[in-house]
Amino acid sequence: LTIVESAAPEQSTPKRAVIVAIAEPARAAAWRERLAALLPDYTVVDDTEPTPADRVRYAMVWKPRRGFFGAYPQLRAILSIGAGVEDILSDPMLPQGIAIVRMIDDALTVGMREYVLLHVLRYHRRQPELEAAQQERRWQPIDAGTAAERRVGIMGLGVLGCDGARHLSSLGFKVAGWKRKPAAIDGIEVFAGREGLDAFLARTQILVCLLPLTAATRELIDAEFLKKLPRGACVINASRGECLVENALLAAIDSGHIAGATLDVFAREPLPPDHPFWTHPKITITPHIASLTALESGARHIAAAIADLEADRVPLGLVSRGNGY
Ligand code: NDP
Ligand code: OXD
Repeated sequence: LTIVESAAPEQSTPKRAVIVAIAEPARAAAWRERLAALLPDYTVVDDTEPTPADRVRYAMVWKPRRGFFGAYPQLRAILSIGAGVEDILSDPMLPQGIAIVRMIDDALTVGMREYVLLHVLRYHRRQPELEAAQQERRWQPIDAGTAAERRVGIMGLGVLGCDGARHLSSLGFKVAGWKRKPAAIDGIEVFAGREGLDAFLARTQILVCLLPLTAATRELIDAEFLKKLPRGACVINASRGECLVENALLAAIDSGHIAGATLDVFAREPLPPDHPFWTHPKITITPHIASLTALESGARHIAAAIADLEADRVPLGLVSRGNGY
């Protein structure tokens, strides 16, 4: 999606443009329409429309094609309709020095909260074992214990991780989180950096990954990592598939060390039909739907970011290129 300034009728100067680059046409059209209503001073155009490149001031994108940004020399900022920005940061034509703003959206946060609560509760209450018993018509009462006895660990205590952690804590779970920099968060035990990782894993029975994909988190969840979780731990990955080494997870589950996994994201999406995850009895698959940006609130976030950038204010969700998120 590209935003371009359009010309006022009585002026010869054309309006600046916002260009929208979203591969799915229906979704792109909906975003264009919402943004156009919020940005009357701009022309909002699709990246498939011929648009003078030097009028394009902002690009609103989701998984843009490689090299996309190279076509727009006057770009002031890139606005992502997703929270993860690894595709933008890895583009070889990414201009230096311009702002990148990621999505922060209440609906996205609430959606992820629901996903995290649903799947943590499912493992806490040992629902997969009950479902397996039902398949065999086996009456198998299970005492799952209380939330106060269950230790949940959230990797990534940012907008989404922190929200999930707080809600799990309010249900009574023993919640810890792992992040890059130390911090104090009420009701959450915080572990930081590589030096805090082993202790965090050793105490975690249900692990939730909500890390961004960066050089430091790529393939972080490998065989060695999984061994550091206690036997019988479960893994939920709703961040990026590349944070996890898929074969290592399969081996850890098949050895009995990891009891089960719920995966929303994969190194290759859509997950190929012959992938072993599809049919594994201890793996639950969802098709990258843990949470979705809502059009209304998401477009408001983007319009507010543009207003902030035009006024030289720091927009909410400004990405640190150095940190990679
Ligand atoms: P934030 O940027 O708000 O939070 C990122 C968190 O990860 C921070 O707490 C940060 O630590 C921590 N972190 C980053 N790198 C490291 C590291 N090397 N070691 C330890 N901790 C690290 O991101 P969001 O919460 O908004 O989103 C997280 C991710 O969720 C997105 O990047 C995206 O990939 C994924 N996502 C998936 C969706 C889905 O539907 N599956 C939907 C939306 C997002 P610190 O606080 O110290 O900086
Ligand atoms: C995101 C996502 O990053 O939906 O927002 O994966």
